[in-house]
Amino acid sequence: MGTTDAQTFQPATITVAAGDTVVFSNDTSQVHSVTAYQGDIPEGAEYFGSGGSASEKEAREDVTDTLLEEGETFEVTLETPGTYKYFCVPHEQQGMTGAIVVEG
Ligand SMILES: [Cu+2]
Repeated sequence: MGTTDAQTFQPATITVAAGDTVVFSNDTSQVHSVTAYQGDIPEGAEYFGSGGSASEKEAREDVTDTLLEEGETFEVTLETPGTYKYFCVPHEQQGMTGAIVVEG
């Protein structure tokens, strides 16, 4: 997956198998984060966020720690089936959100 100067995740929705690793790459000159919505991941799933955020609240409070610079990547391995919704903290207002569907 990558991002663009249009402040979107591309593709915005992907489907993977349980246990797959999803790699996000910042292919833009802007900083972005990959931050899961705490209430929009499957029950029992481990929270994820770039910069090692332990929660959505922490990510919002320490945005700087979450940011991926140009050329940086973030990867997450998803074991629990279901839909994970996530966003970019700096560009959430611009609609920079996405979803990962993990099939069991
Ligand atoms: Cu962004």
